[in-house]
Amino acid sequence: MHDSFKYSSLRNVASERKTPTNAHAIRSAAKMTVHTFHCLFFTVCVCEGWGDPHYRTFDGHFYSYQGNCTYVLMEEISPRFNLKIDIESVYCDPVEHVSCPRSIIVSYNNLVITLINHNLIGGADLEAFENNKKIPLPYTRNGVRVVSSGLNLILTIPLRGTNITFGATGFEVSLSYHFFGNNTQGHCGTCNNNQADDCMIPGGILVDDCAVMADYWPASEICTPTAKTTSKPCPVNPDCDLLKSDLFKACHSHQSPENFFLACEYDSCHMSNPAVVCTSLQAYARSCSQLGICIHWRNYTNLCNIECPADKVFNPCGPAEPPTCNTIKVPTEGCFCPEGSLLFNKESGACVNKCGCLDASGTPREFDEVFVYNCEECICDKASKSVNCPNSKKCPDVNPVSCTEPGFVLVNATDPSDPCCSKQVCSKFM
Ligand SMILES: [Ca+2]
Repeated sequence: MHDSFKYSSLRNVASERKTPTNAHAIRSAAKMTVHTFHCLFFTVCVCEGWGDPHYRTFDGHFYSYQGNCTYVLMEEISPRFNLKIDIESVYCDPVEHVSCPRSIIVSYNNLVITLINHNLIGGADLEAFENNKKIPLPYTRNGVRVVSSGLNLILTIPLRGTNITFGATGFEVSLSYHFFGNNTQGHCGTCNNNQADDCMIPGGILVDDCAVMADYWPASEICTPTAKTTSKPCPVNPDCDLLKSDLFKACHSHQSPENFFLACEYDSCHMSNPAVVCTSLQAYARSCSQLGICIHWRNYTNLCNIECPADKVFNPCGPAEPPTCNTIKVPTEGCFCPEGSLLFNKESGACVNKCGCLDASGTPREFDEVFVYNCEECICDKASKSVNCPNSKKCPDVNPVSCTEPGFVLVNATDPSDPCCSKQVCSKFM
């Protein structure tokens, strides 16, 4: 299937050559970590990659990796649901040794679905294959669904809370923490809310640099270790500055643009096709869009405009699966959420008035809602869409009690009016 969208600027500038001139351009991927969450549990594990390519692990650790092989993006440490996701990266720049994701290979039970982008420089040319046979979309089989949004292919496994998006600018893998938490390894790391163990090679050994770790995860073939890129001075593409400008201001307080800017800066200096910087802007805009902040950014760039066909209108935040005449307005009986509420997700079955997080007991929580769970103060964090519980619940100071009756001593006991706190009581000495 050929993508109906066109990156006009990408095609026009593909042959231009830029000479890097800024020594600060290369940053250690290991230093690109921005935030450490203090949550006890995620509802989803999200790993993404864009550009040439820049990875963000399930736990939010950033790194860049220029492999030219097929690697394990995610596999289960202990096989439970038979899900494995590989990524094929190939050198995609005529001049520099930088790579682009060419395909995502999803193995689930007996199915092997490959999502391929045939055109790495310019507009995406996307196709999906089942066991090497091209499949028409939309496609549904054995619990796996694949649809196209035009710009991306979206593979979902609803029963396992799995969503995989792959397109011109990269990939995003979203897994249910319930099914895959603490049980993933590969380029996306272990989803356990701990960035410290994300650069892990097979056998459970940790290394300092995830770009080194990535060499150790060939999917099946033998992969040659990647050559390390060297620092070159270069000018940063001015479109990168948009990330920190007022254009994205509404998103800044929810999601820092810093790592996306560093990635943009890196691509400015390592890709002979300057339009690759668009991928960092798109990745940040997508991240904002998922937080409910829709930003019309493409018209403000020199390189990233998209031309729609004459009968279509561009929408930066449209539905992943556009409704068609075949899928809407077909009434059916069933049990639905009451009017005014909606299903949090298919997995939980919970009806909510506003989207937010589910706590560990499955109770819906609104974004920014503060509550006590398991004697800890928790908040439903909008940026990570997860529940953070950084502190134990604060208890009132215990009033000192003195026991005057003979045979009684002072002991700490659970406060019957608040099981999270203790109080002092007089108890008969045994
Ligand atoms: Ca981790």
